[in-house]
Amino acid sequence: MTSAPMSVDEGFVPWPADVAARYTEAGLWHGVPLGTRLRAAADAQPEETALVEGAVRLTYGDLWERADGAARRLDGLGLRRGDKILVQLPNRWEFVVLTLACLRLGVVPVMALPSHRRHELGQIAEQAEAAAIAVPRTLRGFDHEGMAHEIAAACGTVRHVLVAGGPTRPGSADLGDLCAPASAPDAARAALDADPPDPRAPALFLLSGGTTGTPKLIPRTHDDYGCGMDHAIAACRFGPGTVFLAAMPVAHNFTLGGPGVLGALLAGGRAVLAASPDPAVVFPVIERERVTDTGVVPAVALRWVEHREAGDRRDLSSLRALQIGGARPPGDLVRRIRPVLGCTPQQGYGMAEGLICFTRQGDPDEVVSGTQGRPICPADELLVVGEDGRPVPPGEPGILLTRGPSTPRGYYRAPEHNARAFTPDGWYITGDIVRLRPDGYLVVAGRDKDMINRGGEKVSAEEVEDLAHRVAGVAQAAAVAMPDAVLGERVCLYAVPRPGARVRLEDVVAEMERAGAARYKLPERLVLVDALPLTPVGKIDKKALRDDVRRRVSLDGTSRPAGA
Ligand code: J2J
Repeated sequence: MTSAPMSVDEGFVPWPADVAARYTEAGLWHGVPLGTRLRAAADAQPEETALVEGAVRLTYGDLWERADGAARRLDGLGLRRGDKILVQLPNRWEFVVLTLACLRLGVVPVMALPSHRRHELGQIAEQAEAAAIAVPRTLRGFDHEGMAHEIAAACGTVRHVLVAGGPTRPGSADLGDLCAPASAPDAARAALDADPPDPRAPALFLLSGGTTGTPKLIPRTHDDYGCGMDHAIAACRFGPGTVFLAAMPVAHNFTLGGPGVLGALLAGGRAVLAASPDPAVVFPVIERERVTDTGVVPAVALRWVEHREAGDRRDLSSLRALQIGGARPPGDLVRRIRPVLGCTPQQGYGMAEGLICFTRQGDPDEVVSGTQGRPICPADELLVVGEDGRPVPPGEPGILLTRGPSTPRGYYRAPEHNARAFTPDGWYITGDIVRLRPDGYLVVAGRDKDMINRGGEKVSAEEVEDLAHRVAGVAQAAAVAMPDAVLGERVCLYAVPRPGARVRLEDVVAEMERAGAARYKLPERLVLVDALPLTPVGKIDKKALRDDVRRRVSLDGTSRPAGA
């Protein structure tokens, strides 16, 4: 890399000044950085437990001594306001301390998922011009520390590799040491208080669920993310009595800030981190910690219901609400939650790009089981349009556009993509097809974007196709969603082989693994065809392919036929 990294502001699309002023005057944007807000919420109760992970229990006082200590040490490493840290940490206490430290300092964490691999992280590090990477040493047998060093070597901007769980390689710094309590807590606090970041600057970057070949970074400012959390806290009734369990990856927007771990801490509650969403892991944690609220994708909720129905006897009586979001819940799943798990289901429809909808406590059953909720913030604007871009008649399905105080006006450093993903007057084109009811609740009816939603994990079809084209025998490839009883959707690849070539699913999978792609993106069925169907304008007809795979799946009775 020859040029100096650009400042964070250059690739960031701000809200128009009049809109920003309106959000501020309305009190939606507080004009206070998130680190300051979160720390103030903690001051009221320094002795209360804030964070639990396994045997680790931190009071608010402990948590902030560590966060301030970490902020000072990041500064000592030369990380400056606007620098980015690629954070790929599982649900460990260091994730929370590091995130709070970044929010205090104005260093911007980029929230990657533990399942990402070299392919994704390398691109994200380049795009963000990351100055540091934070990883666990190993996770589920995978050497994250080694991968982080490979990425650091390839990406000229990365200066530090921070490793949780005992680093083993030269050049790694111990994240546990970095997150130790400040040696002079009052002085650390005073120094950080004296120099807070700009509340209108990006506080963190989230990853887009994505339809593009390369991942897109979503800059979320202190003001806008705080506004989202305030309203998610209100919609989910979080408060000092809340014990929120992060059962899904904490780096995901749903678990992080919707209201999630940060929302629990902002509301003066408690966050509990679980290592896996497996009910055999999670239910004992709910029992022990008296968890009141949690949020999961439908595939996980289904596993919990089935585990319970299979005779689990853990005491789940503390559980008040179970948020279900990220994908459309199948059949009668939502109706089974209350009788089986004994808590209120709360459907959520949200996106890292900002908009969050929830059903509310007290909503009639028909609303809770039949809709994906309504926006949490009254200033969120929704517009449902047809393919011509014009509003559809009320109640008709159409593509959802949204705008609001938590919906950024552009992805980071992506002007060309922004021109497609946003309208000139700032609406974000979600690509989701919804029906908006007269009562303001919406129903997700489908999707008008080239994405596969594998149990809540979003896979860009274009990215899978780009990778499949690297397979020598593949002339053309098209990835589509195939229906699946457990995950909702899985990835199916249609391929046209080159003349005389033999292409097998294993070949595609091996090539994608060689490229370092995350496992959840791997196709689970390959259909070989002589030609791909085309639309009248000559594009690949994905709808025809989806119809075709649906037929095949219903004939086989499974999305993964033997020998496919
Ligand atoms: C159908 N599709 C849904 C739902 C999201 C709360 C909840 C979810 C997310 C999330 C989030 C859906 N039914 N109930 O960030 O704070 C699909 C849509 C949407 C995309 C966004 C939150 N809930 N989806 O899932 O950024 O297609 O956020 O545009 O990962 O997930 O994905 P993501």
